[in-house]
Amino acid sequence: MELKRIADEIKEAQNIVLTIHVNSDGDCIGAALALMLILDRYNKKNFSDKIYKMKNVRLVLDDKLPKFMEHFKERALVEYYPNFQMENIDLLIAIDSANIERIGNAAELRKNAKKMINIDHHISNTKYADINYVENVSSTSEIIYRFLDLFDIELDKEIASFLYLGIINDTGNFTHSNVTPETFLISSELIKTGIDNSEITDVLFGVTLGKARLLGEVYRNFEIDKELKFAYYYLSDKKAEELKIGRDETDGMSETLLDLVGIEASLFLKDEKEEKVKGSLRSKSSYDVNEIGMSFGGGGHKKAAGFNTAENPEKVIGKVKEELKKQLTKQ
Ligand SMILES: [Mn+2]
Repeated sequence: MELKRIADEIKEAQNIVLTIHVNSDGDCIGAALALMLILDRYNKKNFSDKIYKMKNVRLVLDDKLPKFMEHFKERALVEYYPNFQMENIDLLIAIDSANIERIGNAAELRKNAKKMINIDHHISNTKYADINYVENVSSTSEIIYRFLDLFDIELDKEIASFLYLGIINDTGNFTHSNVTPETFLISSELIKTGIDNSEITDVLFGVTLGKARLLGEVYRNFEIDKELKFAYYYLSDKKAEELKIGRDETDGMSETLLDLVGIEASLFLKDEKEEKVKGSLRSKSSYDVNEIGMSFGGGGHKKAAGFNTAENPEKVIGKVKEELKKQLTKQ
């Protein structure tokens, strides 16, 4: 599948709805807003004298935006399901979402859509749309960057800021193993537009007070399996309430655990709604955590994966250890 085919589909379409995954992060938001801005420039360039031909592009999500988005005025471009409705959608485009469940109730929009497109970088992607583009790169934002050429649009500071937000979100500010020479080449182009990279980094990674309390708690009480080189922590709702931790203040904790010297795999577990727990797995060795995520019905990448399960936390931790042990003995 070529990305050009998706660009051609978009060029043909009139009513376009973009959507992103729940528990939205800098990558899905950055990628979606960047694509929206690219299509806005495309409209202005090609149809400014024929308004009737302009594409109607909207961005909808079945969730709240994370707190850091308060920094960006473009948050006003985002609409929320189920308040958002549109009949006769030509294209519904899911961005950065490995399976259809990830977009939550916005998936219902498919009923009114002629075609659905899926653009993502997770190798576990289930290819649920009519047209699927899945490429194993650092971030979906890295894929969206290539639409600039396909739509013949010049990169500007506003678009660059959102692509940069996406790339630093998914690469941990260029520290994860998913960083390639291409990631830096693209980032170099983004920085040339004069974006304030330091400010965007602060906005995304700045430590809030709730996060500081959580870091204290996790660093004091995480557990380790020495043989497996595995660090893990389970955050209950009760604990989260006691420490007054906001919903998106738990992001990045599995990376925090993986940063510990001598640790090769990590798990951050937390209570989710409807009696479920959410797990985030990370690895920096030959452990394949995508496989483990998939054993719970989730997935992601070899070195970063997630899942939701109704099993109890102790059981989940036991099962993850078993899986790691299996992989370790296979090596
Ligand atoms: Mn992503």
